[in-house]
Amino acid sequence: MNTEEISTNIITLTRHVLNDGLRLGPAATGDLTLLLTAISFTSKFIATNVRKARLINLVGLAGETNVQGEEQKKLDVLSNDIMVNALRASGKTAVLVSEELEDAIIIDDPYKGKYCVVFDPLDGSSNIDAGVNIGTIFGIYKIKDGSTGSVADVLRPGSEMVAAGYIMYGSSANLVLSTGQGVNGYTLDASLGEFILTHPNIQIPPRGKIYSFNEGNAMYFYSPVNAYLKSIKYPTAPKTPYSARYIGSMVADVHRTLLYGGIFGYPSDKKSKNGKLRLLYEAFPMAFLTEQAGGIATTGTSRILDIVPSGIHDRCPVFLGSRDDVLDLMKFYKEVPAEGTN
Ligand code: AHM
Ligand code: MG
Repeated sequence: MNTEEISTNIITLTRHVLNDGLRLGPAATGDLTLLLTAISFTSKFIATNVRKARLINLVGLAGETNVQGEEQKKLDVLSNDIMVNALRASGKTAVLVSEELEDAIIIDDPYKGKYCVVFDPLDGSSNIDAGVNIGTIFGIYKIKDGSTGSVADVLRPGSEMVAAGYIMYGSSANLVLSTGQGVNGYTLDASLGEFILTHPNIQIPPRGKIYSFNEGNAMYFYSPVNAYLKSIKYPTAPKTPYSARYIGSMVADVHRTLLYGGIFGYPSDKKSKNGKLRLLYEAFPMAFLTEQAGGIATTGTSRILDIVPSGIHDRCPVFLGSRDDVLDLMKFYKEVPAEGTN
């Protein structure tokens, strides 16, 4: 092998975030770097379990017992435990909110730190048993000045997050992260056990050719959404129709949207008045990443990152992606009468 072909100066996640920290000057204490290191550890641990899930009976329902009589944990319950334990042990967190847990966890001394992490430990649950891409989504707030950590520290607009990201478990594990200075993507090198910078400065193309909606819900969609979908499926020449791609794992659908452009949507509809996706740990982190990559994230009528949550498990409608595609959608919300609610 020609050794000149081997890159000996690879940029790992830690190296990259540390360099970002240095740019922030003396105010950067390294705590966020340590927290992100803990999150990257949890994702390696979860990625390992996702890969061997079928072999060690991790798929299926929690509460079953295996042949040894031990209780089996469902993959999403296990992922939640991995994250809660590692985030608490990092000593950098004060409040944890997980999709898997009804209440927020308030961290006590001596582990208490100054960050709050909101997360969906394993999103895309309907895809788990089929081995289709799934992922972890997270957002990070710093506790408010004077606070010792309470739910109020996370009931804040997504624009106040200091970092957000996701890890997609597919043929490789990909971590996509923003600390508020653009978006970078890292790929897990399993032999090194390190996330390597492979997608620096991700920018969503200003317009794409793909739409990603669960159109099986079209009979419940409000008119602006159906009118928009009609416009991209039956365009007037010389425009050509968009392609449909819908995996049903938000992480995978958003990942493709960030890289290829287009629009991802999970609207509110006549059945689900606030949509399906959760504000704190699904919509906010993905909206944060989308805006940092130059795209738009909206409910159809307002900016997602401006919403003030009233509860930790609130839901909201989500449309995100390429600037021009999302602007087109928003035009339909302005111009098409919407049968009452939205
Ligand atoms: P989950 O948190 O129960 O996994 O649900 C969230 C998922 C998202 O990943 C995805 O965008 C959406 O639900 C798909 O929903 P649907 O099956 O209704 O299309
Ligand atoms: Mg989820």
